[in-house]
Amino acid sequence: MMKKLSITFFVLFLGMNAKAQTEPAQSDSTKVLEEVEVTAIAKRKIETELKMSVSVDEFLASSDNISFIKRGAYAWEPLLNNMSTERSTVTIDGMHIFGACTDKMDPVTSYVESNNLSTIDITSGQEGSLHGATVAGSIDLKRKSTPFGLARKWSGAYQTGFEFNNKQFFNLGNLSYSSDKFVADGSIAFRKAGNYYDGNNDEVLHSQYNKFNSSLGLAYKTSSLSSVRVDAIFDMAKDVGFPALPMDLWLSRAIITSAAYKKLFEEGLVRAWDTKLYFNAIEHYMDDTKRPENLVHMDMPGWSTTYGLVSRANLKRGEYSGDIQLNVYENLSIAEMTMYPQDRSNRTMFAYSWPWVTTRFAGLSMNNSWDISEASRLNLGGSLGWNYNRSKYVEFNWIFHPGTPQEKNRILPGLHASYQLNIKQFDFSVGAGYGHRAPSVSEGYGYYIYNSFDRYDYIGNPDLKNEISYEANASAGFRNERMGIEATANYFHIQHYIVGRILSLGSPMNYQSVDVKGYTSLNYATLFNMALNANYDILPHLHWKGTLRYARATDDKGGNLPFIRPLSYQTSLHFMHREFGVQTSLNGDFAHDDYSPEYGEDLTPAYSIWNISADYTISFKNFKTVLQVGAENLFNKYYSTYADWGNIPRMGRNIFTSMKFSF
Ligand SMILES: [Cu+2]
Repeated sequence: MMKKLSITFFVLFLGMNAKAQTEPAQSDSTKVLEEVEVTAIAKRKIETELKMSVSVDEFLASSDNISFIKRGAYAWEPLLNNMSTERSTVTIDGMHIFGACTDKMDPVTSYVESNNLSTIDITSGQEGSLHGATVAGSIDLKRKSTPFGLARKWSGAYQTGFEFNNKQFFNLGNLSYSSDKFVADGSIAFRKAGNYYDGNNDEVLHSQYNKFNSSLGLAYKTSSLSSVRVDAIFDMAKDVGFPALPMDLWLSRAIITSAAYKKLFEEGLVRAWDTKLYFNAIEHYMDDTKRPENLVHMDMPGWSTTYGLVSRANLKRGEYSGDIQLNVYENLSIAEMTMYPQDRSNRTMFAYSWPWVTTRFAGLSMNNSWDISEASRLNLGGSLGWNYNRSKYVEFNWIFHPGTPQEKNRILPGLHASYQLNIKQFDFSVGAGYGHRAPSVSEGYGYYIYNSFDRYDYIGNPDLKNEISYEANASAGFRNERMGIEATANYFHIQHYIVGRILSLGSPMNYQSVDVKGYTSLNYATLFNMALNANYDILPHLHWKGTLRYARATDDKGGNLPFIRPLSYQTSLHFMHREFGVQTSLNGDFAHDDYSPEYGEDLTPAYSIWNISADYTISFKNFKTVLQVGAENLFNKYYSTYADWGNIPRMGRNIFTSMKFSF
C-alpha cells in the first residue's frame, strides 16, 4: 500500500515539480513527499564550483541574476535583476523578515548560515509574487528539513576551515535524526575573521566580523498524511566592521521561529496544504566610537519585529497544476538616533529615524500551469495584496511633509503569464508581467538616514505612489549530451521609480553629510538584463562552463541608474579523476562606463580575477571526508567593483583550506 501510494505521489509531484526549476520545493514533512522531491528536483547544494564551504553570500554570488552592494566583508546586500532589496521579497521558507538597520547592514540573508539551508530559490520578476508583492522577484531561503523514516536514523556533517587573508576560522556542524514518527534537525556555526588585506597588501581597517548561528527543527507525524513542525533560528553577529561606512556594528541578534502544519491528500484537486505561523525579532546596535574621525557620536539602535501567517495549497488535476498562497504579516520597525558631542553626558539631539512604523500586509497569490501539449506549457498567475502603514510619531514625517496622514492604505495587484515550448533539444520561453510595490519603511517614513555612498541624509515621503512594473522576458536554449547553451533576457519599465533627489529645504544633520535628499518618484525608469550561459564536456572528466552578463538601466531623462553591473564574465574548468578534483575559474567586469555621477558613482576600471582549488575525497563505509585547498584572487590583483560602497578595495590573494566530514 505504502509503495503504491509512493508511486502515485511520485507521478503527481513529478508533474508539479518538473514545471520549472524556479518552482519552490515544498517544505518537506512527510516521507512520501520527500522521497518524491529528492527524485524530482536536484536541489542546488549550498556550495560553489570552486569552494565547498561557502558563506550564504558567496553562494548567492554564484547565481546569474544576483549582484551585490558591499559595505565590507560581511552581510552583502543582494541585488536581484540589478535592483535594490526594496524591490524584491526576501523570505525564509516563505516567512517575511525585515532588517533592523537603517543603513542596510543586515539584509535577511545575513541571518542564516550555509549549514541550515538546503537551497535558495530565486525567481525573477512577477513570477516571484507568490511570496508577496514584488518588482524584481523573490529570493526564498529554504531551510534543511530531513524526511521521516530514513533508513539511516542519524546523519550529519562537520565543516571546518581557515582562510589566510583575513584569518577567518569557521566551524559548522549539523546533525539530523529521522524515525517513522519523529524528525529533528539541528545546526550550529561559528565564524570569526580579522581585517582583510587588499591587492596592495594593505590592511582594510574595520573589516573584521564574528558570527554565531544555530537552528533547531522538530517534526512529528500526526497521521500517515499529516505532520506538525516547529523551527527556530538564533543568529548573533558581534563586532562587525563596515569599512565603507562611518560606523560599525556592535551587536545584532535575531530570533526566527515558526510552527507549521502540513497535510497531504490522496485525491481531489488539492494535493497538499501547508500552513505556518511565524514570529521573528531583530535587534541591531551600531557603534561609531571606534572611528577617530567622528567628532560627534551617535547611538543608532534599531528593532524590527514581525508576526505572520503563510498558507499554501498545491493543486493538481489532469493537465493542470497550481499553487495558491496566502501571505499575512505585521511588522514594526523602530530606529533611534541620539547625538552626543565628545562629552557623552550631554545629549544634544534625539530623533526617530524610523518613527515606529507599522506595516501590515495581506495578499493572495496564485500560480497556474497547463500542459497544453507534450511540448508546451502555459503559466498564468497573479496576486492581490493590501498594504497598510502607520507612523506612530508622525511629527517626524510632518517636518518635511506637513499634514501627511498618519495611516496609508495601498492596493498592490500583480499579474504574469508565460509560455514554454520544447522542440527536440531546443527550449524557448516568453513571458510578461505587471505588478505594484509599496515604498519601504525608509522610502516612506525614514528621517535623516545617512547614506555614506553619496553622503546625503535621506528623508522618506509617506505620499509616494506605488512603483508599477511592466515586464517582458524571454529565453532560448539548446542542450545535448555534451553541451548546452542558453540565453535569457528581461526588460522592466518601472513607473514611479523611487529614488532620492536633492531637497532645497532642510540642512543636514549628520556632520559628514553634504545635504539632504528626499525620496521621490521618477516618471519611469527602464532596466534591461541579459545572460548567456554555456557548458561543454571537453572530455568525460573535463568540463567547461562560461557566463556572460550584461545590464543597462536608465531614468526618464536617459541618465544612468546607479549600481547597474557592467558587462561581466565568468569562465571555469573542472577536472575530476577518482577521488581527486581540480577547478579553476576566471571572472571579471569590464569598465563601468555607464556610471551615474548624480548618485555618487565614479568610473570603476575593468578587472579580472583568477581562482583555483583542488580537493580530495576519502570514503569509508558511510563516512565521507573531503579536503580542499585553494586560492581566490591568485595574482593578488588590487581592485574594487562598481558596487563597492566608497570604492573600498576587495580582498587580495586569499588562500583557503577546508575539511568537510559527513555521514
Ligand atoms: Cu546598522
